[in-house]
Amino acid sequence: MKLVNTSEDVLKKSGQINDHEEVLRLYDEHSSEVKDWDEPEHKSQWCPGCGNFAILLAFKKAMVSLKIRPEEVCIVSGIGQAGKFPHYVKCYGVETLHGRALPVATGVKLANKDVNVVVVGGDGDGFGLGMGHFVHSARRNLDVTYLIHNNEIYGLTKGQTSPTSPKGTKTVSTPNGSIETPIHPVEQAITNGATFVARCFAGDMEQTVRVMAQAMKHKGFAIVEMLQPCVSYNPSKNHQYFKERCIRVEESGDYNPTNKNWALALVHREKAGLIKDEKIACGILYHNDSERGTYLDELPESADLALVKQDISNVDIEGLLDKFE
Ligand SMILES: Cc1ncc(C[n+]2csc(CCOP(=O)(O)OP(=O)(O)O)c2C)c(N)n1
Ligand code: SF4
Ligand SMILES: [Mg+2]
Repeated sequence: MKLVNTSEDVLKKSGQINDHEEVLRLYDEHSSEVKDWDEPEHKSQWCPGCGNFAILLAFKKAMVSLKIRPEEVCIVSGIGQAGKFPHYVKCYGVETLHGRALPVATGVKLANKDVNVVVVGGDGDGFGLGMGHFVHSARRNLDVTYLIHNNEIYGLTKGQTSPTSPKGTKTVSTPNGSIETPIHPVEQAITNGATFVARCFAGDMEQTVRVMAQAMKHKGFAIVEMLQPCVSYNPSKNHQYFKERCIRVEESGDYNPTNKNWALALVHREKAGLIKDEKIACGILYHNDSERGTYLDELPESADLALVKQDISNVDIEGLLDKFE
């Protein structure tokens, strides 16, 4: 794997970015502010042309558009190619264990409700090992933003079938084709109780930045499934594939994202193969701010002041610790 860095030059060199003049235009518009989010210390280890570059750039641009500062954000990731995300962003970051980003993110948010917590991981990380945490975070309506890079493959470990790989997918782990029905991320998110659910194609920079910014502003569990080409281990789902299929859902006549039934009907049509020309609806698919409160709303302990900012000089835990002797 060739080593590249995340500078503008190298982004331009990656096949993916070259395909999108819009990306370059948007990058140039905000370049100095976006560069405030660059982490020059770490050389990127992603393959040239990987969809992760555009997602990383979109994230930095979304932060700039919201006027959020790097010191106000903590990115928590699991393990995988997507899991390297915190290395390449200049803000607080934790790379945890495979599938364990959400519990760590929960701890960060509970300790400091004032920090913007962003969780990043792959499809394997989120829907394989991390599936239980996904379900509980959604039902709790934890106030974090979760970016799931869905390349339908285990990228880091060189191309095994993942929980989102379509039935029949042939890889080193399923040489005769996968026999399992894949997970549908949007369906999982909505049915488990996420209050903001979106899907974006890494190659549509404008929409991705806009949707990520709205996800960050949402109070509650906000999920953005990122359709991410893995040019090395899932080459048939490349940039061209998504470019030909992805449409902006907000431009469709019956768009109704506050209605859960509308979103689920779309999912069911997709799963039944009823969508004309295999078009993939991208954008915010479900968003309901008033559905219910967040996990933190139920915790009076930090209602007035984040736990991390509270004075604990008078707190004595000796008695509690004695019980463990
Ligand atoms: C407990 C545990 N099991 C397995 C692994 C090996 N492992 C590392 S990353 C990974 C899968 C990565 O796939 P995905 O989450 O889709 O991320 P991608 O690399 O595609 O971005 C696996 C199985 C591990 N690190 N820890
Ligand atoms: S293996 Fe795939 S996901 Fe990993 S860096 Fe290369 S293109 Fe990206
Ligand atoms: Mg993956």
